[in-house]
Amino acid sequence: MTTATFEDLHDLMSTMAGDEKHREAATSTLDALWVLYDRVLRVTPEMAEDRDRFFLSKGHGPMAYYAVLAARGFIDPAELRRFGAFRSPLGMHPDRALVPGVEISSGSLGHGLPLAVGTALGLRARGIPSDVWVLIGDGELDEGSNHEAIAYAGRVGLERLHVIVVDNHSASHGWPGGMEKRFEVEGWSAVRANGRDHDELEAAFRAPHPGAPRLVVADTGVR
Ligand SMILES: Cc1ncc(C[n+]2csc(CCOP(=O)(O)OP(=O)(O)O)c2C)c(N)n1
Repeated sequence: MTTATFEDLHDLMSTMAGDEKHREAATSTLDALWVLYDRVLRVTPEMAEDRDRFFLSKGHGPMAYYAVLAARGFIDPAELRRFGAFRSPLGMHPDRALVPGVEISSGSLGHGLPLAVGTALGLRARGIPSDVWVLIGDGELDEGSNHEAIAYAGRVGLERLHVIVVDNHSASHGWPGGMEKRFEVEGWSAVRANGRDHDELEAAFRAPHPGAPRLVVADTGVR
């Protein structure tokens, strides 16, 4: 484990060139990822079986994710300089077979939440006390696969499932009554937090939600 701080993350991210198109997708996730890995998630590079799981579903623009993994000792910070290069393990979409600490390969949107539901169910069935966190984008929520997963997770009361939607207001469709309502009607606990305020994010990540899966909307404002 390194002793890197949040301030170091910007330096780590600036060493990754070559994906300017997705830089905003990365910067909007930086604060939520940092608070999660620094204050909440029980996971170390040893990847114990009872670790908490984190799935980055919004796989485009993974620079913030790689920077946080480097800051927390999963990957060598020097590797960041080869981000996106030929044969670099740090591709423009994360590959679980190549990057230590990465639980799912992602890039095709709409798969992380269904995978997280299955993982949380499996862990619960085996009596393993792990939480499962998944980060998705507000635009990504339009994918229909998410809505089957939201309905199912609510019905089976997956209390150890936590969804972070980073809302940078890029969604094309929107939801009647707001994004939180879409989850609440399925039995979820839902809260919106300032996606740049670390203490507010931590409070939202830690608030009790007995018997129900949890949604935290990390609102980063219009980009
Ligand atoms: C299944 C699928 N359809 C379309 C895309 C193309 N795509 C890449 S990023 C993106 C927008 C995602 O928006 P959002 O989830 O809000 O993330 P942001 O880029 O705003 O951070 C789309 C549609 C994809 N990667 N996967």
